[in-house]
Amino acid sequence: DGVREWWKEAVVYQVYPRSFYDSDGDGVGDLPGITAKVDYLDDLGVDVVWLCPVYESPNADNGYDISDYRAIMDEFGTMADWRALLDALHERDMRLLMDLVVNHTSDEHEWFQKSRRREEGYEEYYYWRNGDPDEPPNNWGSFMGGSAWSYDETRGQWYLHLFDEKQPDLNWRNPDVRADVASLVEWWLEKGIDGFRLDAINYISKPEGLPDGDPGRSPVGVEQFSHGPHIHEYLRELYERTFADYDVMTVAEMNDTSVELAREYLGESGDGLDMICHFEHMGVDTGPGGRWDPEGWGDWSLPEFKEIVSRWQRDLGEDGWNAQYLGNHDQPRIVSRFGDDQEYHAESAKLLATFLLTSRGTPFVYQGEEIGMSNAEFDSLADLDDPQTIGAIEDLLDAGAIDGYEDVREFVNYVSRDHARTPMQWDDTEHAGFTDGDPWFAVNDDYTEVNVADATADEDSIWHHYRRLVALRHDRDVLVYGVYELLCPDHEQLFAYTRTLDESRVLVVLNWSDESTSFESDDVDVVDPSVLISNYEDASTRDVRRTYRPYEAVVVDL
Ligand code: TEU
Repeated sequence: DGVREWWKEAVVYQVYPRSFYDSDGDGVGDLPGITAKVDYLDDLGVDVVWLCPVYESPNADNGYDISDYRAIMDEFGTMADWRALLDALHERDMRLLMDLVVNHTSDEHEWFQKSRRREEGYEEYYYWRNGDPDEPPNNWGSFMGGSAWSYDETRGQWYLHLFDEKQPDLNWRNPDVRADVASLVEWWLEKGIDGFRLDAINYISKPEGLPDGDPGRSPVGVEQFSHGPHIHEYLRELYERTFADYDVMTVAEMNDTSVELAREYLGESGDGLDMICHFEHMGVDTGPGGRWDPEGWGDWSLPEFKEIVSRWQRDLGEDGWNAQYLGNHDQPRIVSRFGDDQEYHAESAKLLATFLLTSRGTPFVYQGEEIGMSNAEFDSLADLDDPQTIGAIEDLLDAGAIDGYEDVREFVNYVSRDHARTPMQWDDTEHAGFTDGDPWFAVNDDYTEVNVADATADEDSIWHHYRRLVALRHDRDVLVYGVYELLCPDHEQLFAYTRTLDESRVLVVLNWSDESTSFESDDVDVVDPSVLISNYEDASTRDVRRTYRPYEAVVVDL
């Protein structure tokens, strides 16, 4: 519909509160810590903060297992601390996106406690099934490893959990569940937040009878519980009951989603959501068995990546809008995965930033990307925290596919979600200035070279490159609304594209490789080029058809 929207023009910064900044010395990041860093985020130029869950939680999945949606987790602070953060952001004309986790609750939520005791009105709040305590009701697997079913002795039945056993799935068929979810969404919207990121939302509708899944999929059953039969009805109803009445942004996290399917959820012609955070490009470097298949990880082809990205840039249509990202709290560090965290650390981190901030769709920057934070080293199982990584290893051990951690150490160090959870690196003092207590999770030992203090003091740093790119995107509508056109699609090293809006045309050339290569394309008539930004200082040349150095990235006004 081509309508201007604040959330289309925004750059989002994702904060994982547990690992951002600890203000009270207990080793865990907290809300006052984030408020203390709002000026830092304002200097970077970002417009929206996406706050990962801060609700009351036993932290089986670091807050994605909520036991009270209307209370703040003790370790993170109080509701007054949350309000102070919201006010600090709004005072600077920045906005706050909260994380809505309603495919499941914590098993310590009162709804589950009432449901397991068959209390009046709560019996059907979750998926309960009869069955022999040794025989789960179907073959579905959990994203956290093992079966998607656990047997509850209190109720004497199985209950479904697509994630950890402490994350029982809500039964969205139940109108009381949908009403309770709408009311908690309304409760937060009334507090003045600026939107929600909808967690794992494509799984909320399960097919009648919960039929067995294809044993070849990972996790088994994923094709059954993705985009179930009533998903559009549920999301449209939630939209009309809540989001439709506010000027807010909604971004749906949807794995296993094609661009055609995504369109059905977006805009007035869809279910009213604003954008989709899909995963198709996240599969470009995984093995045939999906993310947790230890074979085939690592190598990826730039032409395949370009094809996926371009399809989403092109085919979401006027009503659709992308959430552009390369990393988040569930993914490894982008400079290690998609760049080169050794020889071309700064150049490749700046190239990734250039892609993220000049493509079409709202850019999502994950905390630490702006200083080039990289993957850690997890030498043993004891170094890990993430239940998904640990569960995947346990599955491999149970299947006899491995004998021990050593057999998957390299794979885990490619793929673990834990890479994204090492504490934010503020300076080169002990624990990277994250805490003056004992950090809940080990700080990456590269903090003496990779930290905010050094980065903000060095005009040529990755951080300043992000800041300049954010400013450029704010200054040039063509980078937000411009039509995207891919050049030299088959080139193995170059990712080049144009953005065009009315008279304005911008060319982006990314040498996404560690070898020099030349850009000769005559698909673009270069009239009077001027380099707007580059990750090599001396790239002020006016010609664009030339040899590009390893990981050289330029943005040119044509
Ligand atoms: O992630 C959902 C999610 O991770 C699955 O869609 C994905 O397919 C799977 O993990 C394979 O990588 C959200 C949160 O981002 C994540 O941190 C939580 O663990 C999860 O939901 C449960 O709330």
